[in-house]
Amino acid sequence: MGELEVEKHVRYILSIEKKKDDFESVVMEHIRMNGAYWGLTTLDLLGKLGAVDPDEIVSWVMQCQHESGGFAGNIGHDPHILYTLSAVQVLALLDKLDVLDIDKLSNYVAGLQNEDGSFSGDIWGEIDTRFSYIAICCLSILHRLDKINVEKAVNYIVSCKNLDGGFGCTPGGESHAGQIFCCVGALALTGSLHHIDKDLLGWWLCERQVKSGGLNGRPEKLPDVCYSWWVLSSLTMIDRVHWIDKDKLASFILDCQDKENGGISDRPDDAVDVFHTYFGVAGLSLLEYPGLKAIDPAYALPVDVVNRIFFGRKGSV
Ligand code: GRG
Ligand code: ZN
Repeated sequence: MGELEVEKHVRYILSIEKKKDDFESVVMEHIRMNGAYWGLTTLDLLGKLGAVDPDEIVSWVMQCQHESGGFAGNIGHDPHILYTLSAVQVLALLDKLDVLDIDKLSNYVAGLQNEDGSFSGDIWGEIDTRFSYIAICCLSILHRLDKINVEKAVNYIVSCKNLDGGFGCTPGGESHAGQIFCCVGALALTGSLHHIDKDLLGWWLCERQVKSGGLNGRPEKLPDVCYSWWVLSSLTMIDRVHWIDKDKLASFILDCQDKENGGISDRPDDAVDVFHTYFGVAGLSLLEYPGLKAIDPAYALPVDVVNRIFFGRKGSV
């Protein structure tokens, strides 16, 4: 099995910050807040978060916040719950959650809950179980879950459960590993995993492993490194990781590395990007690859960061 090219991945992540005009930077411009979360979490899992200037990042993050309390993907863009979670996660990584006006932010998130318990992503109203997860994850990190109707939120997620044990983006929507992560994560964070048939869902999830060792997101689809996160985190939360071949998956992820310039791609020999670099490293962390920090499968943050949020500074040592 190849080795994880730690130093090269660190250099790749740090270089993205500096380049402004290449293809990846232009594509990332409107989702820079997500990119910051993917890049910084990767650095932290690799033990290299010390390589960035926290004050510079916090100042930029706070310039992305709107009057409404929500965060945008970049300065001057519109707020959306997708970027709001990334902003909160970035501040949590840097141990800077205290710069937030918690009431303002939690009111923004709570204001996106609909009568049926679902969540909209922003003022335009699109509904998706991704937004249910994000709202619950955000409010849990901020210790403000009491601001929403958790019972209705859980019932809505359960209404998106399919006969195959998986979940879709709205009731009746096809099961997809990304949505399953969101629904299982939201149920885990609210202590509601009893709504899941673990054997049925575990079977659907472990069938995502294909011959190469990689995982796909739905039947008949190609494997992709990001599903190492969406599928594996879900299997971890329902205690069924041992149903896949862990060594083969680790080999698949390592085969997707750019061994020269750093970064990880979706499939072997494709171009690397920060999204797949993060999910590859996060997947390896869940597989307990040596030398990596452990990641929490529900919060998608390093375990020591989650411990600091819930047990204070002492819990992180
Ligand atoms: C904190 C990790 C974290 C996430 C925040 C945004 C979000 C919550 C979750 C997104 C979940 C999701 C829907 C992921 C799937 C992303 C993806 C690879 C979609 C591609 O779908 P298709 O149908 O590709 O284009 P396939 O692989 O099916 O061919
Ligand atoms: Zn992918």
